[in-house]
Amino acid sequence: MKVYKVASIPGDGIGPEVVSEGLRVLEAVARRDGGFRLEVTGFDWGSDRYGREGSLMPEDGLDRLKSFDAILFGSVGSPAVPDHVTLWGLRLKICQGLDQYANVRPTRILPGIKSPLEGVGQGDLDWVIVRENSEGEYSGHGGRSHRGMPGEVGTEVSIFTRMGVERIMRFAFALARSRPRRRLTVVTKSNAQRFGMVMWDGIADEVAREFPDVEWDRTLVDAMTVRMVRDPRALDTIVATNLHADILSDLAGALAGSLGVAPTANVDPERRNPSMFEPIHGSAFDIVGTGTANPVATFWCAAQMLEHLGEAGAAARLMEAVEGVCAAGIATPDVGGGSSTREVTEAVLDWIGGSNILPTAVGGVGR
Ligand code: GGG
Repeated sequence: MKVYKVASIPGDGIGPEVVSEGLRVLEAVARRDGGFRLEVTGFDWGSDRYGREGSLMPEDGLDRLKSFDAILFGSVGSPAVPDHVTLWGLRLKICQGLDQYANVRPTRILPGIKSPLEGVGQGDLDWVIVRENSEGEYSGHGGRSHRGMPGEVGTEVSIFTRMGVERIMRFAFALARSRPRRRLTVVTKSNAQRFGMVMWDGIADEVAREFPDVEWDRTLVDAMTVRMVRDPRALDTIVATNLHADILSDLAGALAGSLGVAPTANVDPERRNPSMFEPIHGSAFDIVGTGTANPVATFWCAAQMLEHLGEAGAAARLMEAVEGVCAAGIATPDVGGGSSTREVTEAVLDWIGGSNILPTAVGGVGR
């Protein structure tokens, strides 16, 4: 039997609430499959550790992660610690330190979930956003001086490298080619940003020549927000810089019903290091402890993780269970349901266990 070593980093806020449920469904799907097992090691890294020990993760944390096959991450961010400290101290440290340069964010409207866009239902919105995950606006170059003085200066330098842009373009074109519509939109802002973004566009042109069977176009990031709202059916695969894709994928999650169902994979496509799977949502301290955090994004991440590990059958079974439960109207309040985190998880576990007859939730679709 194959054994996959998984590092679990629940992090802050609702992270632990959804990751624990994610691990339960992963174990259930592995048991049902019978061909593999997961060996999970938990790490208590995050803002509480920062309060106790002065850092979100230990110095040798990256080395420790390298021995795993995959990482399941929850969320990071706490009202007690400045956001730039938590983000750079954990999530970005791992993504950049392990060179997980492709951040893959699928968006679909799941059955039973309603988009805020009128007339847009299941099948009308099926995108994958590829976020450049190693450089750009998140390069970490900049500084601050003359603090508190009238001449105080703060700089934040976006750095685009040929290597970084070429590899993310190649990844995005290849992903677009693997999807039925073979269509890619390259997001840019090269009208206003005339160096890095013009290079970004030029490299897109170059890489496109390697993919003559992919239909592609280029759109300014501001116009892209309008296209996503007005004509969601026309989009398929999308590639954008670190910051642009971060913003666009929040919009995408909202248009698909809720950020609570939006997953992401931080991938090292060359597999030199483990890839990391996490819900897009943050730590959501406003609902911590209420038992209402939506576990669906984490379940979808778990399916992404299984697929990455080569367990496509188990991944498909897990997504079938998640979609069946959503279709039955068993859902948390963020997507208009009345169920708790635990109830959604139990329904998914029942489905994986083979009982596909679920109670019909009030107002739900039933099955
Ligand atoms: N699970 C995702 C998460 O915790 N995100 C925290 C966050 O603030 N992310 C912002 C970013 O990645 O740009």
